[in-house]
Amino acid sequence: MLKVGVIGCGGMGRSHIDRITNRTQGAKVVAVSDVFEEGAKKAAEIAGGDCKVYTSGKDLINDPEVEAVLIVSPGFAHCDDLLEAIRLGKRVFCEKPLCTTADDCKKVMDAEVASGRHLIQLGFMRRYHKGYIQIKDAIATGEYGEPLMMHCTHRNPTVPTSYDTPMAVTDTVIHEIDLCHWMVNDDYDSVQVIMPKETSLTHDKCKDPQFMIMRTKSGIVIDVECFVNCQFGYDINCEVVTERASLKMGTPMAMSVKKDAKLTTEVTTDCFVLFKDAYDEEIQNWVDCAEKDVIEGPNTWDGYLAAVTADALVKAQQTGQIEKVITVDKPEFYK
Ligand code: ISE
Repeated sequence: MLKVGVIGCGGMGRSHIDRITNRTQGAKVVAVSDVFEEGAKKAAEIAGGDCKVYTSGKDLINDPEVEAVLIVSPGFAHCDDLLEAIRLGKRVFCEKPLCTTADDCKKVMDAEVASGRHLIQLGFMRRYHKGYIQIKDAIATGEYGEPLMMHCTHRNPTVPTSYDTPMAVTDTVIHEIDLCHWMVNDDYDSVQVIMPKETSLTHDKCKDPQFMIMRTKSGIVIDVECFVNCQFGYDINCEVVTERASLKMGTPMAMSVKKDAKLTTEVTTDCFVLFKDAYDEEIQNWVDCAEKDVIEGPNTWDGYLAAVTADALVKAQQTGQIEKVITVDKPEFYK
């Protein structure tokens, strides 16, 4: 039984504690931490038993009973805890983003490489969604030829007024940034953002919709329509156009109903409904990998690449120009 400590007891932290306690196998939560002690105590109740409560992530990581750490605190707090876990050789599952700056991501990557062990998995859970896996596997067969283009949509019904223009990149399209390069096994070369006619249903600080284009090193062009006030649902689509085929993600688990002379299919409005199974799968895979001491999911390089690509896209939002994605060379360690 892998003994896990969870740092950050907000909604996502509590959801992972519940997942580990009630829905996945092979791990148990032995400690939780949050700067808000009351919140940590409430979260500890989900784990039950004698789950310990800390108010500092560092103290939790240093608890000898904690074998592996889940970091679900706000992004700005990740870097120090990641470095501490690497120093102690403890495995980590870290929610996105790895760190809030590319420099901090690089620091963490250097520390992990120096440790000689793959310790960190990132919470880009969409890699565990069946629809994307089917397309990735189909591309890998070679039967359809080389991928040339990808068309993605990422639509939310609405966003709060705290959501601003850069968040379309750092909070929303960050998922496609990670997914798309993984699906076609390539890294990014350049990006661009085009601002279409704005919806009247957005607010001052959020330009919406946005049309983002990413070009990979081999030349694949990926477009992502990001529309976070689309009103009608949480609508996620992906199509890969290859030399000989179009590979399009199906709508998962959506029942269609014929009634009263109408054919209807529900569109969910909730990302936690659409990706419920993916969340469970990613945590189960992280736990299973502990015994083998490997990381199969998104890793530190992916977190670094996502940060650098996101920086370039945020710049492109402002300049309207094509911006280069300039990374360090991918370390051998991650190839
Ligand atoms: C949120 O943080 C997510 O991760 C959702 O998947 C995304 O659709 C949403 O726009 C983000 O705010």
